[in-house]
Amino acid sequence: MASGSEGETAGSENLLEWVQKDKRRFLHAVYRVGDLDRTIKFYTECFGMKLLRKRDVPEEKYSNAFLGFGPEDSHFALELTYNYGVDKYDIGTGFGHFAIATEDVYKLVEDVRAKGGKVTREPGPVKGGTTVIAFVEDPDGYIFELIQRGPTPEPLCQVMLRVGDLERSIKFYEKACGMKLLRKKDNPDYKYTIAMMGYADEYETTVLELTYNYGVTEYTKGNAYAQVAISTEDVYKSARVVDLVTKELGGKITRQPGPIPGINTKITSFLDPDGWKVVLVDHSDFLKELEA
Ligand SMILES: N[C@@H](CCC(=O)N[C@@H](CS)C(=O)NCC(=O)O)C(=O)O
Repeated sequence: MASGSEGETAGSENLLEWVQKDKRRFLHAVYRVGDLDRTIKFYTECFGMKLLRKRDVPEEKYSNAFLGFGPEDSHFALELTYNYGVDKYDIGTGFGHFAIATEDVYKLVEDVRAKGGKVTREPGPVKGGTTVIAFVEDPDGYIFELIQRGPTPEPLCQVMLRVGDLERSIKFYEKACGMKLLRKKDNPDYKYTIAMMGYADEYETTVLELTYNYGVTEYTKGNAYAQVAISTEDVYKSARVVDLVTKELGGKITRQPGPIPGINTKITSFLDPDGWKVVLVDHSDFLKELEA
């Protein structure tokens, strides 16, 4: 019926407008490591991160540790997962890096090296640009890009993922997640384009850096990196938005919205068109979890 479809269209327009106004923030990135204490030691001693919290879930045979540069109610964190007895994972080719902003990349690289860390790219201007960067590898082989910048409230500044169709991904994260395209840069000499997607200034908050390598549409995901978590004021509405957008651009909901048994935090999760997982977490439930 005409009136029914008009109603539906109006409903989806409202949802797509709502997601742009929803109060959102990147909460944490979740990934697996082979030895929790080894990674905690590396991040605290080499990068100067703080161990924010730890939990053991023996009934499910795993432990978590949260690390970052400030309290989780206002800062991004890295959520490490250790599965009992599993000491090695495959990182795959799609995951890029986490990034840390620092005022002196040269000094940070020297500190990392002095503590036995592996430097895979010496400090110097990025190819095709002027920003000073370096790459170091953590004990599991996850890459950290060190980026030279002025002081920032959020040194843990990027999660980089490779995607097969940049325009599709930009549209997806704008519409399904309410992100903004903060910056896009093509680097034809090196045959790649990057897009910084996020909720606020890329120098003040964490952003998702999407990388498209010319002609490369497929990557392997491995089993090491898991997902990013983003806060929302309404997981139910969020899931309806994602559902709508996946019909147009691909991806799919992998967990219908609702409370996690036992913890009661409301979440919903989905895969983007490349298969990267995102979890949306109820903001006030998340704050309660931090108090517990
Ligand atoms: N092929 C690269 C494209 C992305 C890229 O090159 N990013 C820049 C940083 S924005 C980089 O890693 N440059 C390497 C260098 O300057 O040594 C990839 O997939 O990682």
